[in-house]
Amino acid sequence: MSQFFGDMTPLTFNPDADGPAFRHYNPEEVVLGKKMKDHLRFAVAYWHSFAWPGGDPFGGQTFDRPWFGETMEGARLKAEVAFEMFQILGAPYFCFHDADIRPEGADFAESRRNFEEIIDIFGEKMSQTGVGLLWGTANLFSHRRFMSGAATNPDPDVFAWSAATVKTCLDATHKLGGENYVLWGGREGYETLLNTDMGAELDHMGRFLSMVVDYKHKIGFKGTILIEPKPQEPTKHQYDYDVATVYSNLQRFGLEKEVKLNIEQGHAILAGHSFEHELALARELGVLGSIDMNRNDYQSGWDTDQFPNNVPEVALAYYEILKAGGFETGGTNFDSKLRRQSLDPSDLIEAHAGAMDVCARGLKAAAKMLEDDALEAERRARYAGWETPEAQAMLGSDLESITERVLAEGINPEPRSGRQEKLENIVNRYV
Ligand code: 3MF
Ligand code: MG
Repeated sequence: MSQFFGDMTPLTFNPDADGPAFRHYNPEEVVLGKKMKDHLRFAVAYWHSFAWPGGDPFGGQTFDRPWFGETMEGARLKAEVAFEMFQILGAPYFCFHDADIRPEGADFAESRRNFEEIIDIFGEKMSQTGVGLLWGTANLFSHRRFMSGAATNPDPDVFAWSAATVKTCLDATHKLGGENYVLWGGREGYETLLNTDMGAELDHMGRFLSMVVDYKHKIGFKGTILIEPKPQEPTKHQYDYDVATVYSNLQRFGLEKEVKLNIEQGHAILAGHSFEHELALARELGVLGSIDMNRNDYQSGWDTDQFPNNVPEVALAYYEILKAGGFETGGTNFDSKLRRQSLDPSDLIEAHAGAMDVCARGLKAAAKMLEDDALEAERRARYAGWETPEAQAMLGSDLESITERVLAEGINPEPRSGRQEKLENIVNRYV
């Protein structure tokens, strides 16, 4: 044991507990015929909890972690502590970037040797603990070599380095039985159009993703390839702007049946959408894969990656996920970080336990709304007119025939109430 978390023991479901415990997340509780843990499929993000030193745009490191520093000894200790935390939380999954888990080497080969040594340690610990890998991913945005993009970089050598990095990370994800592989194109966009050939960059991005999909099939990786949309930050504009934009890119590359999406609450807000909008659209387009769960600060507008604490918002998100039939290979990854003043190891536990409870409350409210048909009955009634034979026939008709029918039948539609406030009141009875 690393003693980082002292004598903290695995959390239990105990609504009356004084200390850290779950007050709503009861992993074994059955909701809509499935255990809560199998609905939510929680994952811990390695980068925010174990790699991030606590800096912000105006200040540097605040956290004091014994594994910090660019050494393999530190990387091994970090892995030790990470799996201790997964077990304290009872988190069934985790996610990582290559750069989170190993020190940067002098060249690509050394970085890959460092990475693969830690991957082997992960493999041993996953076997010992039963913790799974929800998804792996490559960090193609932090190192200065990626400052002008990865697959969309004007320098083909950066495209090559990025492709080799994704191959390495996809191999590792496959080796560890990862259920998905994620690509967030944090630098796949531009700072200014003045120096950007957007056509070339979008073509290169499409070829890169096609290579990833081809390689997935070549190695027999059965996980889902996921694109994570975000409109901007750090770029001025990111090509994977939102669900609709990613879907149109996928269609252009002929990949809409090969790739799904990892949708993040904070990124939806940054794109000017609600989380449930992005989830509902992804569900309708058949590309809802997984979620990064967090929240933004609504006043600053930044992608602050805070732990979720708004049950009504979370309930509407899980409502859309349940309407989609629930996660298949996806899950709830806490792409969330402590505030930089939350220095203690116990803060990591409190933050994740509270977030897991918020998600459990949201899931239960969403499940009850769905089970009671509280919203769907109203929605069906509003579109009932489209169920008539005439309405269905009209969709296969033409403008001239429809015009004749409007005149012949004297069609003169009378508006009906949308009942928004009644529906909002219904939701508020459940959250
Ligand atoms: C940035 C993000 C990223 C992605 C991660 C996995 C560092 O806003 O959300 O978190 O989630 O790179 O794709
Ligand atoms: Mg994210």
